[in-house]
Amino acid sequence: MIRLAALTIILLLAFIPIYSVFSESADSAPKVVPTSEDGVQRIDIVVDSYSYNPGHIVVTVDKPVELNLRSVTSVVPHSFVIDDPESGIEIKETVPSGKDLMVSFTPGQTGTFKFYCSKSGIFGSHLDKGMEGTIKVVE
Ligand SMILES: [Cu+2]
Repeated sequence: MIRLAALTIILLLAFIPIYSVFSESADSAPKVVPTSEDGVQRIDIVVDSYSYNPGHIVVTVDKPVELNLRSVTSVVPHSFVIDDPESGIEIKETVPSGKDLMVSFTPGQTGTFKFYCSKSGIFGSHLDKGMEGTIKVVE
């Protein structure tokens, strides 16, 4: 019986890395932001060097959105910028390292827009390192 339990644990440990590979690829899939009881579309976005997770979110037009940007870096500050004029959304916020920052807005038109980090370091801009994401606004 003990052997069986040990075997089960070994098998579980062996599968954890495989699972995390799969869950990582799932995170790049569009994530529909759930609407809370108060009608606000809320989601946590993990801000790391140099990524947003989820990096592709889907929200409904004309309904308030609150993004809780959760920095998990220990030193490097990042930012969250939406400056696409088509979107009608204007956000430019710094996300301090290791802190949470809430951004809120109400998307007024449908479409697919980009958000990105406008910071740069000695090795170039974070956007060049792929620190960007997509927000899709639907009916
Ligand atoms: Cu950045």
